[in-house]
Amino acid sequence: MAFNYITAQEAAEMIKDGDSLGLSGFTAPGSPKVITEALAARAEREHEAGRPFKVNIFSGASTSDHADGVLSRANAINMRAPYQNLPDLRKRINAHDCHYFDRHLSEMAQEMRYGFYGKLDYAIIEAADINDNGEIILGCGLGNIPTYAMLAEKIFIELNEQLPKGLMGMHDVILLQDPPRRREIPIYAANDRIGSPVLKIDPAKVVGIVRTKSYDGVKPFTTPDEVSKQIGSNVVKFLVSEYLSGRLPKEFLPLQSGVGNVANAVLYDLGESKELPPFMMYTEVIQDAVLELMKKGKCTFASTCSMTFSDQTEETLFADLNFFHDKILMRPAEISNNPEVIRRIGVIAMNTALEADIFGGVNSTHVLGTKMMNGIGGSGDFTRNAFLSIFSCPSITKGGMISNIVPMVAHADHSEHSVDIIVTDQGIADLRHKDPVERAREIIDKCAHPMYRELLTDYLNLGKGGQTPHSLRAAFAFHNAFNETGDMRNTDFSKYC
Ligand code: 0RQ
Repeated sequence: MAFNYITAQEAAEMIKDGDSLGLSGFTAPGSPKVITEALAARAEREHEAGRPFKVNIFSGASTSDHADGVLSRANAINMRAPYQNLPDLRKRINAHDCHYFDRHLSEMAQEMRYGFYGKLDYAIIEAADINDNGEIILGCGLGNIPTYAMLAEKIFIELNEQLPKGLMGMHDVILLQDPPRRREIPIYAANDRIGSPVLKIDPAKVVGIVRTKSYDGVKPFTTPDEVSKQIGSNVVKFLVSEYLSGRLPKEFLPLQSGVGNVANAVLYDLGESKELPPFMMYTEVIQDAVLELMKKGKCTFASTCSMTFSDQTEETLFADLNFFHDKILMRPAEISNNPEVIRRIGVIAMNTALEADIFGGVNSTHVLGTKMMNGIGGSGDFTRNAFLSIFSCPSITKGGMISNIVPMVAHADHSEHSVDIIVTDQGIADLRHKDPVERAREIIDKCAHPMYRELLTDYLNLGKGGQTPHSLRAAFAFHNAFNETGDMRNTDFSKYC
């Protein structure tokens, strides 16, 4: 079938106020770029003419400035799910200009198929190639696109000439059967392939193909600061000691690693470790460090939802695609983040916290309990089901005015039942086989910054009993002190006694 080639502006003109759009991709890679930009320009024109224009945006995870950035600046997003990470969208969400539904990434596709979010008008798919039968070689991130492409009434393709056709074979595309008829997912090792190398769509649904030549726009990592380096080295120290003591299998276990500078620093450090054997990853994103680990032979395989490489590293990958081709497999989010598989193959999960409390609760999403930062992303999918779940964060933030270790987290994303290890620049707290008071002492001694240890111990002593001796009157004394004086060090427990 001959497809209709159109401009991004023509595509944007077809989209109506109130439409729901499902975007391909997971983080910046794989996300649409030019149609969303044209849509933002259209929304601005509509708003200037006094007409309402907002759409609902469903993605795999975060997107990039080409989508969430421009659309939120144009105030063109009505509803957004399941994850975002951009300052302009964050502002809209916290001002209630945009309804944000922050959701575990592994669950989104099934919920969409069951109609939790209404009907989908368009899917916008970034592609490296498409043939007349509607077989698509996807880009560098999948997200929920098999589901969105199946559900959407109409499809736009962004054919990105920046993407090599040699990506063919690096995708594992599959749609799961829905409950109650789902069979087991036959992944028994991180590198088992279960799906198709191409996404098959109904060619009749394609209303237009837009040609592009665009980078994802992922910036290279800055050199890690001293605190990130210390956190990275503590995580590696912990893994080495677990391995040498025989609490991890000889062949090691697949790793999941979150995004950001700390996660990247941890992986570089793992590459330097002489004690640990080569390992595989079962994760949702791989960052720049993973390519280095692969070149060194330290990481032998990565199952992921997206290759979140900086533009420079992506060039390296494309220039040497044959070397990496059989070492990376990109899968839909409901597979990359699948609890069944994570539990079966024993993934070691490493994620970042905004704050952790002395009993092991973790807040990943809400600054001081109220303002949305990014969202839970895949951290819940992995944490709850991991063989070992590690959270890291600095011990203090904003020059010490904030302690990242607090009496009680001001928003709970991960409970103490799922968190095994907390790591800061100060040290490693092992929470396994410890009761709440033992955990509190471990976290205060090993992870809290020395300037906060006394205050945290005072809090622990305020509790009047019970297995978890919280003082509900004083539980947020640190947060209140920050809100009232701009510094948690001014916490005064006598106000609450
Ligand atoms: O503020 O931007 O003004 O400097 O928060 O803090 O230390 O740079 O943290 O970039 O590593 O992100 C949890 C948000 C950490 C991230 C989170 C302030 C701090 C700074 C950012 P500034 P850092 P990172 C894989 C798994 C959930 C999703 C997830 C995240 C800014 O890791 O979104 O894990 N995780 N997904 O100063 C007030 C505190 C603070 C604080 C830090 N306690 N109180 N402000 N800040 N701690 C990925 C996917 O799912 C796709």
